[in-house]
Amino acid sequence: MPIMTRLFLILTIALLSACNNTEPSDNVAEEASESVATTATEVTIADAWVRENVPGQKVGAAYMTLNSPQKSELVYAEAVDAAGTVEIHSMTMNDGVMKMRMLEALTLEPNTPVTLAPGGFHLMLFDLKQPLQAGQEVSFRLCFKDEQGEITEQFITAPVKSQE
Ligand SMILES: [Cu+2]
Repeated sequence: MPIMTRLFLILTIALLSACNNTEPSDNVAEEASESVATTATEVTIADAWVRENVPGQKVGAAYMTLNSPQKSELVYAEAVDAAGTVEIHSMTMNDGVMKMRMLEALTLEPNTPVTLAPGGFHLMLFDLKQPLQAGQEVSFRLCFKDEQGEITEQFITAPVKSQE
């Protein structure tokens, strides 16, 4: 394996484990000052919804609008009660064919809303625990990384709705 690839993998694993770390910190003072900083720089998440499954559909998609006061990246998403994994996807039209691509990160420029919507960016839900039906709600944990490399987790709940 080339050294750069290996380095990238190590960095990715380090990043994911930082994001996945839900263990309570034993440094309470540091935790408190961190949460103050977090509130000031939180990403605004609006109009989140999850598309209802049609019969036989094995995956799901979630949409929302993200607006960050500072440059940031969406680097990780999960919905542990609803899906085994959640990926960040883009969708582009290529010679009349819709193509989905997994993104390592979705870049957010300061105060510039990024909309995840049908036909464009979306969160793709795999290994669904049960079919997504209108009226249900799906809870997500999203991790954002700022330019300093600081990772902030945010929690949202999105209603399941039929295609809009
Ligand atoms: Cu997708």
